[in-house]
Amino acid sequence: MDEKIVNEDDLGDLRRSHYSFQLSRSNIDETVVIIGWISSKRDHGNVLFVQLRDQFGEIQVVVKKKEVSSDLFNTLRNLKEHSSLAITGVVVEQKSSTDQVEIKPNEIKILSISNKPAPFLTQSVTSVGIDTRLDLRAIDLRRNYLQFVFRIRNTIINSIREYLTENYFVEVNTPKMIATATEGGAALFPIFYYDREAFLAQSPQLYKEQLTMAFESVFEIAPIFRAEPSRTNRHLSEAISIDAEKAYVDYRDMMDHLEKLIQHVISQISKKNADDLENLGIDLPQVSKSFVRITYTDLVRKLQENHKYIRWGDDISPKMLKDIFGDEFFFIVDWPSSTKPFYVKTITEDKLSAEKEISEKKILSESFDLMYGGLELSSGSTRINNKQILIENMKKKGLNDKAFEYHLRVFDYAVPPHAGFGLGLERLIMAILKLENIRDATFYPRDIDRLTP
Ligand code: AMO
Repeated sequence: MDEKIVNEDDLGDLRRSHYSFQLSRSNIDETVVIIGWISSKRDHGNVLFVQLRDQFGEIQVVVKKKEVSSDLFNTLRNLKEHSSLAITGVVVEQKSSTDQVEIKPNEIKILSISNKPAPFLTQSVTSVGIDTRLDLRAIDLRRNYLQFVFRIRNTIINSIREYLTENYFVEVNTPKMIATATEGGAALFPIFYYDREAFLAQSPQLYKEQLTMAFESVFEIAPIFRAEPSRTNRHLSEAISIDAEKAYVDYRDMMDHLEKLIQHVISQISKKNADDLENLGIDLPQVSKSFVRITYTDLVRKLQENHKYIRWGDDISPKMLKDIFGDEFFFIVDWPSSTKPFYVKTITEDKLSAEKEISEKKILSESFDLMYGGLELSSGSTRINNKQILIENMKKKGLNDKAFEYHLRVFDYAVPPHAGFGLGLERLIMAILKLENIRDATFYPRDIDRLTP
């Protein structure tokens, strides 16, 4: 039966009087208006049990054949899950559980009718593949599992804003249509910008650095765009990055901030999402101690001792780390300059004296990656704030400094020493909630195969 069985009613002036969570025994005998969509139905012949779901949860509606018109009863019986209703009715005690209430309807308005049986309902686990789920993402997002995930995402974003704001970082927005690349390795998406070629921003890097001149401490929560040709469970073409930048500090101070930021996020989730965590069956990562900070050089040595094939200067693959670090947060610090972008400051000679065996060729940088097991969550560094050194570094990396004139110009006016980090929101959600696929940490994932919905 694919055609509509009844006409939809207009919402008109009708408004909800209570959300599901606002109804309790104290409302018994009150007439209320509840609005939502049918998450499930049970048909017992003469009685229908309808679960109506709103933003916060569900409330049961019990419709007895003898108490409503046969038209209404049959209409409800034929309505498919996902249809939206407004119900005016009386709050009564639930027969099966005396501490819960249900609604006995007097009047029902059918606001929107689902024409097709959905491929998945609200259950947490579904055998439906990710592509079918993503094709119908808005309906997929109604599933319990994703509701729990995205409620926690909300807490994560709010608590990040809270931490950074309390620590005097100013929220900024930087252009997403830009003229030059900032992150060496990652590829750019070209766009038409009137009569010129431009790009979608890979990161807010140069702008957040400049803004430390005016505001000292800044942060941005916004999309970054990476043309990632590979198909993995940890890369998106459009991700949300939490970028922070601060004047008069170095990378060690920013690691301290990142550590405290993650600790704040985890403690807020444990306070605000206890039910969601229980429903997901997840224990939050332990963050009571400070995170291990291991130098790149020591880690390479350790990996070699563990018979991994890696040479100094190579990138470190997630697979290698998985055997050495369990599910824990840790920093890999002091990366070779050759592995980091042009704006990252190198470690000066005097700081290097402790690592005598590092030769001239092995130039290190004041940089870090924050890891969770084998997953990279964040990169950060002290930045070069001297114009001449920055130009030299651009040249070393094969970049045309003339293309960065718009950026280099401000360095004539004394850019303060500064440091910062970029933290991938979806990666952080993956780590905290132990998600297998980054696509389930974002609303509408973009990857090499997907540009819709
Ligand atoms: P980086 O390129 O390491 O550093 O990016 C920072 C963090 O952003 C996340 N991330 C991604 N997440 C999902 N899909 C992707 N394709 C993707 N690419 C990056 C990761 C990563 O650790 N400007 C520097 C940061 C800085 O130094 O401030 C930067 O962009 O979690």
